[in-house]
Amino acid sequence: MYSQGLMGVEETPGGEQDLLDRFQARIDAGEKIEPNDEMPEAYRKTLIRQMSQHAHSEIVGVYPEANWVTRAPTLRRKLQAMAKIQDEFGHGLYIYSAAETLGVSREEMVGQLLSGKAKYSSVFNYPTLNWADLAVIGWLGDGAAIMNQIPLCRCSYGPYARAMVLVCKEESFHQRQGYEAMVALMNGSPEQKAMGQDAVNRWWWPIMMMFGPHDADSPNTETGVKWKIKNFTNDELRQKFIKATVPQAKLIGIEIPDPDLRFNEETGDWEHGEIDWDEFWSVVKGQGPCNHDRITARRKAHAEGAWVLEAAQAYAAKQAARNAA
Ligand code: BYC
Repeated sequence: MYSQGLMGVEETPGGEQDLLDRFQARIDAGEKIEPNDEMPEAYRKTLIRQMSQHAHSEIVGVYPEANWVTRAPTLRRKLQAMAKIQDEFGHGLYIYSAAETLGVSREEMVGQLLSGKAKYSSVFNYPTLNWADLAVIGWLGDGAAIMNQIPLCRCSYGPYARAMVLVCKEESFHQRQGYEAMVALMNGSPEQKAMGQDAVNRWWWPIMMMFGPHDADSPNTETGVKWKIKNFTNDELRQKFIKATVPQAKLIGIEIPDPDLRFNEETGDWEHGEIDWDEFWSVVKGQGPCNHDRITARRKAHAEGAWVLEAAQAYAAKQAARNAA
């Protein structure tokens, strides 16, 4: 089935393959697809799925960090944490807006998150036990996010690709502030160094999981790559992340908690221990350590903020009535 962008579904008896071929030729030629362009319905649905999950991740991703704003060790760290949190909320809103160009409403997307139907990144369902966790989320969590999101700046859907340019610039600041906080810890007392290492030990595997299942177990990769929504597969991005991270860890005396991590001279790649996929799927399905807390907090914020939306809508209606008069 084929969509004429926001204009609805166009039935073209016998001509569907032609349209698919024409669409693929545009993708292969590196053209950007824009909201009112014709596109296969599956392309539109895949984008809505990925973009809404991405936007939800940006919003829910703030909860593990918010816990530490009031307990940041210095005023400077508090300002950094607040600025980062504000950026992440902005990313979520930006990506929701880009997804709306595909004909889905923000209410629908948010409704799916609040009902528990929509996914968001598994990594945010783990607890932040101490300050070092914030440093590690910035260094490794945002580091992994950038690795995934830089190629999205070149994705085939124009509004998503353009949104990612700003998002990546800010994520890059987040990664650096995380690494800088980590450097400070690793230059500190033995207790601070131990805190840094302990946080990496707890976060390393959940962050490896951020890239998603192995390519062989990833049902969406084939079409994602074919349509240049994804420019790299999950395993390729995980490998790039390890390559970038190992020297950074070494420089500050952090040991990666994977006894099987070893560089293969022949392939030029890092081999790593197996990810606990049972844990991954159980977190994705809602049974992680903090899934319940995250959704409860999100529902509470939505309910308590409802009056702001109502006030804005009442104001907009009043303005519209005034303009009409
Ligand atoms: N967690 O076929 P696959 C941030 C799901 S936040 C949960 O490989 P795909 C930040 C997947 O959705 C940035 N679910 O899927 C914010 C699929 O389920 P459905 C987050 C996962 O889409 C605050 C199924 O498993 N980044 O930066 O080809 C503070 C099979 O997977 C996960 C994005 O969202 C997971 N980790 O590839 C700090 C980037 N992995 O939908 C930082 C945009 C997989 O079929 N998204 N699943 O029911 C993507 O690039 C891709 O969607 C993914 C997955 C690589 C995540």
